[in-house]
Amino acid sequence: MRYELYVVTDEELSHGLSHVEIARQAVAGGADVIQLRDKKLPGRDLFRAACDIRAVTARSGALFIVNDRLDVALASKADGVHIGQQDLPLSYVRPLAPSPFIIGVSVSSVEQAKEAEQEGADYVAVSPVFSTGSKQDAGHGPGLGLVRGISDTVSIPVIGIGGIHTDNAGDVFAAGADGVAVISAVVSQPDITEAARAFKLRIRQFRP
Ligand code: TZP
Ligand code: MG
Repeated sequence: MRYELYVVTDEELSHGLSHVEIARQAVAGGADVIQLRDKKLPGRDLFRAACDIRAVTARSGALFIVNDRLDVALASKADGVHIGQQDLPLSYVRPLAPSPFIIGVSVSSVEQAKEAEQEGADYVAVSPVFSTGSKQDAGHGPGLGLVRGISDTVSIPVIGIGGIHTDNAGDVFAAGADGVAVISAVVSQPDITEAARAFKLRIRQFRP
């Protein structure tokens, strides 16, 4: 699985573009993963957006992950779900999922990362790496040291999220990450396709 450029959709930060339009433009620029994330949409609307993004990502080969909602991920035939420490526990999610099915877990400590790996997570997202304005409750970024500590400890892919842009992504990869997950660096840019393309080119410099 390739997680290098992992784009998280956010309609509040996209200057009016819908989730599916964000996804369409991001995959056109080479995003490897699209995560549908919306804490406010009713389930029916989230499901419709998920089905549309499923179609877009199926055409491009990008992975499609749904944030929080296993039900929506399953119903839309997404590739996986992303859960945090406050969501349904991984040990309860895994038995409900088909195989193969990607389950990613947000972690903020080495202990949480170890536990996620033991319980069968496919990747962990170190959250947040840097301080971010895109998630109100994200807290302070524990920084690159935690990315290093987690990537030295677990053998599943490690993705950094939070405050990552082209100018600091190299440090995140240098700390051992396998991918970077971003909102504002791609979704809030005037040209999402161009931003994703430029980000991928930058990543190529660190991971030829
Ligand atoms: N989870 C942890 S930080 C974050 C999420 C969804 C927001 C990331 O947004 P940005 O704009 O890339 O900092
Ligand atoms: Mg969550």
